[in-house]
Amino acid sequence: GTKTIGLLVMAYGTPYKEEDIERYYTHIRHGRKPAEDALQDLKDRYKAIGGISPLAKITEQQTKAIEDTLNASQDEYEFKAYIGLKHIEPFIEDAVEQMAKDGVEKAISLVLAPHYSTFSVKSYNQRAIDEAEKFGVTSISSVESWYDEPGFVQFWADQINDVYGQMSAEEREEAVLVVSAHSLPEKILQDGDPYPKQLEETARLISEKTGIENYELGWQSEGNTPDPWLGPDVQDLTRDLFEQKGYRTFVYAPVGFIADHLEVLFDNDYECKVVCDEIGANYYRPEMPNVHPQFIDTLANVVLEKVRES
Ligand code: FEC
Repeated sequence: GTKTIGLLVMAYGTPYKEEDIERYYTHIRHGRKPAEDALQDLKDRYKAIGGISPLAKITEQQTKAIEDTLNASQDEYEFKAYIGLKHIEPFIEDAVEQMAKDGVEKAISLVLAPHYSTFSVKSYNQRAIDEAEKFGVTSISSVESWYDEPGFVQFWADQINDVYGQMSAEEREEAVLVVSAHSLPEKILQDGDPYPKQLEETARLISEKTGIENYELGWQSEGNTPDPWLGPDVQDLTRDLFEQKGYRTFVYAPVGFIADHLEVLFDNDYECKVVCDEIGANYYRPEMPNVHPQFIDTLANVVLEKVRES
């Protein structure tokens, strides 16, 4: 008969409504309430992208699409999806508790972020496994990364080729592709975190597939803390590339993210666009993966491979 497999899909989470912003931000800050001006600044950023982030809805759609694709593509297993979020309910722990209550014995966990870091993917998976141990019902096998999956690289290559295809020949000659991910505190490097190498590899694979040789790595969305963060920041990088290498067209590929949300809709589409407007350069940003079938199929396959090897 078919075996039931829990599919724990984990993502960052976002405020559902304006009143949630303060507790969400407090959770991100490990329980420390943000200062009034920092909170206002965050509220203003959400306002600038239309009030709230589309992320909650997209995470739900992605999860459903992966579950449906898995169940349609084979009949050995019946996948049952659970959403577990890092910074707002349903928390990772809520999802794991529900799996245990439902009697799910075997589960795969998947983080909706391509690159592994001790700060991101590791902590999501650790929270899931710690909670599962409390109930002793569910054993979880975790997908650690998928930044080099051919289907993921192909998705970006297709979107980037579309963008370059829309340019005039002149724009194309002066174009640079800025491949970025969320910055993290530089201290991750002390323990040999693979995060920067993985971003580099995603960029190299995209370059190989598109034939675009003018590309640069950047970091974005760094947090509001005193630690040094990985750089160069995409905004500074934009100015430097303009001045030092003469690029006049900037194509931003925030490949560390997979959905339209605050860090892309504001940090790229507003902040990077402001810099481009200021220096008189062209701004382009290919579409995000969201629920693109090519992308969803890729994640479904990653999950299926994990089931088969575990
Ligand atoms: O659309 C939305 O509402 C939410 C978008 C959102 C995503 C996201 C992804 C990542 N973050 C990562 C790391 C950090 C670290 C800090 C940090 C802070 C924030 C703040 C907001 C926020 N993040 Fe985020 N992140 C999103 C939103 N993030 C809002 C707080 C305000 C600010 O500082 O700008 C710093 C925490 C600290 O203070 O200690 C570190 C990483 C990712 C990509 C991987 C993933 O999705 O998990 C890494 C989406």
